[in-house]
Amino acid sequence: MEQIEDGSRPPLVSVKGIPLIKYFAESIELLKNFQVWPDDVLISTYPKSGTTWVSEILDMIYHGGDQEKCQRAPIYDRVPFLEFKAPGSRSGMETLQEIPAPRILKTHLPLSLLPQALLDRKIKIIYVARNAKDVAVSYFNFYKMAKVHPDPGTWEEFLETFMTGKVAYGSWYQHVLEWQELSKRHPVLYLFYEDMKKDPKREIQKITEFVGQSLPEDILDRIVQQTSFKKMKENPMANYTTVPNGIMDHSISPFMRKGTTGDWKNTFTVAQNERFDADYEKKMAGSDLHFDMEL
Ligand code: PPS
Repeated sequence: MEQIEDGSRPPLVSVKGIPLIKYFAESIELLKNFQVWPDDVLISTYPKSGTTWVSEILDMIYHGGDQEKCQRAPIYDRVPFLEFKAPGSRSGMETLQEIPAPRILKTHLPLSLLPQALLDRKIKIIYVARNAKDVAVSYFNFYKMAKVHPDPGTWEEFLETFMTGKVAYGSWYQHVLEWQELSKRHPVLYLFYEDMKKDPKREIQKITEFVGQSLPEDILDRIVQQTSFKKMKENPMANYTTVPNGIMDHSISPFMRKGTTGDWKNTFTVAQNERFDADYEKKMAGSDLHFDMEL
């Protein structure tokens, strides 16, 4: 099998104006033929916003909180990542061929690149948004450890790249806004990472109802416990340590890094924070989206 060399880090490729990881860009054309099933549920997020957390939660809901069943495979095999493609690894589309209904799917694509069939067939979508500052810090650390990304440069440089939407998947601002807009005409459960931190049981209950299920209290409590950051960090089927080292190097930064709200304060300087806030106000002007920056 072809293996990614350490430091290969290909430059991003623009697809319809959206910068994408080179290998993922190659999937976009193939995704147009994607066959949707009526009971598919799509988890959509801007990167680093709680995708893995919600994926594990939903898989547990579908399996009635049965831990053993949720240990059957790594998260990326239980929840295929639609646009994923990397040398030496099975693509998201290939993984998709092997899982039974009801399928849980993952994407980070902006609406302009999403397979139209998902929208036409009114597939249920769970969108998770996380505050931009924690996303930027998490993304910086992820760029360093996940070598399908270009080199992030310094934090100062990366923050600029993030603010100008030149990171993989483009602008955070546009992403959170356009998916919120979609929720007005499509079945989208729009969740916030910070709400999940504050009251995981309430948010898990919302997800359960959204997918048309109901679970007894004790099972909900078990899911809360099993999907805590601590548990998922220790769980090789959820923490991405099964990914080859050439693709994700956890010695640089673990995938399950901190799992908190407000960690950005340890990275942003006062000047960076002021500049970010001023720019944020302009980009989010007119929006009613509110994010907790700390808890
Ligand atoms: S990815 O690569 O875009 O799919 O990453 P994603 O899963 O969206 O986001 C990774 C961040 O989510 C944190 N995480 C969690 N936080 C709280 N509880 C649980 N259970 C949990 N699981 C993952 C993970 O640690 C990343 O955030 P940071 O801030 O880097 O720690």
